[in-house]
Amino acid sequence: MYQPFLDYLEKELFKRFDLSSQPIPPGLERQVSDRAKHRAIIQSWCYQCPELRKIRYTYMDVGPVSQVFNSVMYPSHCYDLPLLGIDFLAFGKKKILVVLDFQPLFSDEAYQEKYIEPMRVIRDRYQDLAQNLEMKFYDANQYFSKYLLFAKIDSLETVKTEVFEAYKDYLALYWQMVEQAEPLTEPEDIERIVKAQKDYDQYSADRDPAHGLFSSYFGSEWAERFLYEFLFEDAMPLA
Ligand code: BLA
Repeated sequence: MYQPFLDYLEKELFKRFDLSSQPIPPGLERQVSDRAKHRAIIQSWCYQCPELRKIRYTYMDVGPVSQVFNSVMYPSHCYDLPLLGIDFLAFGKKKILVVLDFQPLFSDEAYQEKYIEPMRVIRDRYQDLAQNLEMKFYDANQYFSKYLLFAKIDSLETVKTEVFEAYKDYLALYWQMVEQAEPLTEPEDIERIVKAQKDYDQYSADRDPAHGLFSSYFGSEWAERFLYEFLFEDAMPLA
């Protein structure tokens, strides 16, 4: 159900950037499980280009039970750009959760103004998709912007229409920011970005709400590896 979103992302990336494929650790690129009634397939892709040091996306297909499309773009360390985060989930036809955000690395006013305020006009066009839901796993004030799309949806039609339109608009703005970004050159500036991106990985890995989902289909060992060796590879596993 999110295949058109993946196809669109892929087409955009190949059109706009000079991508090279990045290796995914053995066993993590694709996994199939027949444990449950419906076969579960999870597959991931990873690329890089001069502007984006890690582009990853994952599709999990458990037929009518669950569909997940998840992606993060990590800008190169010379850019203080937010990360682009996408998490689209469906459990059955009616329990649909979509989250899309420019995930800020810093929270000062100038940063908000530069990278977050431009999202506002888009967010305002999709009021129904900015539902101000409470977060249970994450802290909305850390690594999330105030103009994120965050919605619970009960209709597939809404996904195909509104969500897809919003998705295209946010992506277009993100590409524009990437294309306009000026590289930082001071080692201190770059170190600060390295640390912020690493902290993001640690924060995200430690709280990932998908751990249970991955464990249930592919086993806890695989889930742990997938989180710490691929999704958030700059994080250290908790003791
Ligand atoms: C929530 N994300 C979730 C949930 C799951 C995942 C299972 C809980 C859904 C529920 O409430 O039942 C799934 N997370 C995944 C998957 C991957 C993953 C499949 O990392 C990896 C393949 N999550 C992200 C990114 C964003 C994000 C990049 O990985 C940013 C847009 C957001 N996911 C996000 C938010 C919630 C969520 C905000 C709600 C969490 C909460 O309530 O605190």
